[in-house]
Amino acid sequence: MEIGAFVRGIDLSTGELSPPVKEMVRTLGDMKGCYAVEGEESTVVYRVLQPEGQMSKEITYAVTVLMPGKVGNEYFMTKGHFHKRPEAGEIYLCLRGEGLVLLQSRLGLVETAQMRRGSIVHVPPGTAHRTINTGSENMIFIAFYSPDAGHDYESVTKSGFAKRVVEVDGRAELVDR
Ligand code: S6P
Ligand code: ZN
Repeated sequence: MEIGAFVRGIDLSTGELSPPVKEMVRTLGDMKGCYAVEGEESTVVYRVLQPEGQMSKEITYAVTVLMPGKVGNEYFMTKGHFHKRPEAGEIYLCLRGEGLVLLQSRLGLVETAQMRRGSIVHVPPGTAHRTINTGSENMIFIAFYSPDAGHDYESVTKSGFAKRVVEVDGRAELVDR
């Protein structure tokens, strides 16, 4: 008999998980409509790495490696989503880099949370969340969530986030969409 503890490793400076890994790569071409202006479609914006094989029905994790860069004056970011299951929240732990989590409620309330090495951000249930790399190196974070949380990208694509994060005079600023 074995308990079957799910033990894996992460390289804290690159975000690479020990294999076997499921990897998803998102390019600007996969993010049509997210940015104010269009960029070169083949440009890789972020990678999401997950351990292959499920550790439990209750909780899992994924690592996001978000590249530094901008499209026009808008910083590279994730697509952003609500969880399909309204009571599913999530916790982000930032391992490297600097940026923001942009949070938006179903009623349109907007908030940002700072992400830098060591930041722990709780994404409350019922909140759309998008991460933004405002620094000059990869921003790496690990997300802990319920595998059945589900991703609702459609609501975000339809109505969008009310704010954008852009560079103004060398600094990150939150501006109206
Ligand atoms: C999953 C969690 C993250 C994101 C990842 C990419 O609930 O929030 O692992 O999936 O940061 O963002 P997106 O919006 O493309 O899924
Ligand atoms: Zn999420």
